Amino acid sequence: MMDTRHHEADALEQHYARQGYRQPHTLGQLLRHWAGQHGDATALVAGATRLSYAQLDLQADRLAAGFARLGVARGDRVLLQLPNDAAFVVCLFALLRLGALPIMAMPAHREKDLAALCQLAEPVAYVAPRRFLGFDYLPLAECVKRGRPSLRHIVLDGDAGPWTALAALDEAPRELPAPAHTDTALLLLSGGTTGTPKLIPRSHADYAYNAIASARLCGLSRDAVYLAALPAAHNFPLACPGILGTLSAGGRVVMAKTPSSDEAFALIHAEGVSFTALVPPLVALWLEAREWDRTDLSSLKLLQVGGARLTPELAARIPPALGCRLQQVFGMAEGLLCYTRLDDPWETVVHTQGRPLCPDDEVRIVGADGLPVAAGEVGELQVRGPYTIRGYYRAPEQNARSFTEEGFYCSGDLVRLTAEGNIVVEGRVKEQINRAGEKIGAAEIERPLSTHPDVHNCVVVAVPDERLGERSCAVVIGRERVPTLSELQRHLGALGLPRYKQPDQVLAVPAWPLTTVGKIDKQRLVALALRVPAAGH
Ligand code: J2J
Repeated sequence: MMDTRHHEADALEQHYARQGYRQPHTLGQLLRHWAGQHGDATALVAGATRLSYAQLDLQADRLAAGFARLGVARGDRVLLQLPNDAAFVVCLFALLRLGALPIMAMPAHREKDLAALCQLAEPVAYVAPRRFLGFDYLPLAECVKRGRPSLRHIVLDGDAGPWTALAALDEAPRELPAPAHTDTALLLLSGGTTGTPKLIPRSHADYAYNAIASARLCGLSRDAVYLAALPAAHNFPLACPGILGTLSAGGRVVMAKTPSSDEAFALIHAEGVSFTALVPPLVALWLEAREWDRTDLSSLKLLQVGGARLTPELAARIPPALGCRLQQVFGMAEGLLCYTRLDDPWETVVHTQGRPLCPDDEVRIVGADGLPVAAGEVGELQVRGPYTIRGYYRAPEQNARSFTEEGFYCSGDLVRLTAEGNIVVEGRVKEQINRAGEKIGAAEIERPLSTHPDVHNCVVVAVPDERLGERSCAVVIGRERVPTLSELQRHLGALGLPRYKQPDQVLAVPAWPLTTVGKIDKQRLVALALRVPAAGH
């Protein structure tokens, strides 16, 4: 059985190679190649910094040399937590060239998430800004490092105190042993469902395909100017086609520190941004701002929206308000990307999440029994393909649950297929809150919540929310009393849970409502939570 399975996987891998999805270049080599083609063109704009392709290429080499001197080597993991800035791109390529694996953490992560990532992947270095949006990362870094001898280096962009400044790693380039194109290039974070983080190993070849094929689908050329408004460590802005796809086309990447409309509109105007990517709650904010902010956005040709459900009503408002086309993107860091096409009829763009990027993406939609549903019916989406992972990093138990024997990834998303072959996302089976596109596993909140002395029992449910798409509601059976929302938030904050993972609402119940089979009736809890307005809304 095992042998046949391996045999099948090998045969598929050979098929992918024959189809051209496994070009023999690493991402580091590709940057060299792009610099050869577009040397003097501007590759990157971040604040006052402007880097040509040649400068970006050289800076990546210089930083790679600095990391190598610290002893960071091929195969090592490096916890990377940089915001949208030039350092993010330079550092990413430096590590890719070294063959060290960046763990793509978000600036919003705090010690609990970072500690779990360290536990899992044992990075040798941690790279962060000294300060970002008023938060000082130095104490956080020291906290993460404590009791972890394998984490040898703290590298901070800015005043590094007793640690290593990123600028101090700028050295003369030197010859370094290079990784192979089939090696893991980077570790993306998956939206947790289990309480422990999962890391997604993407190889140089598969990620290059992901970015370059996406760039082609979006018709990118040297004229493309991409605004990275979402956090750059996320798969969507990074490679769908995002930063990497834009660089592959010889275009220009503009980094926004935050996705606020103030900052974004000004950058779109100043830099002639031609496309960007957002999650639906940000679209709503941009459209609201557009009612009074008349900045000239005429350069903007395409807005990609994905990460969570986009209502047809919101979708329909985009082109008139922003003067650009809309593309819906249904993607996942695990791999599969579905896009509406630029020449799709308007109906398709508004009402569907598009179709797979690659003809060799094998999508199947199965019922609770694991068998394919009838045409047009709703079921769970499972996928296998040239850029979809076959397993999470160091997670055999999780992998046994999330992947089928034939190597299909079980997405936990409930979808249906239209007659034209487009996917519509209808819901999900995984226990997750999709809060403004940020995925939070219910268990990630439930576990630390249950350590509060006043909490006897608790579950966390996703409640539809006008502003966030979904908000998290902690449903609590108290001991003597039920803690207030701010008490719970303080408790979780003290345990190192970032703000966005803290519940948005608390609902007290005397006992669990049960389904006919005796499970907690979460739908009923959601209905109850909807009746009481959440605090702060
Ligand atoms: C409904 N749910 C969606 C959509 C993702 C591009 C775009 C998004 C992501 C992403 C990404 C959705 N409508 N249009 O990596 O490259 C939900 C699904 C999915 C999960 C994946 C990209 N687009 N989703 O969101 O790894 O539940 O990737 O399985 O963060 O987001 O989350 P993530």
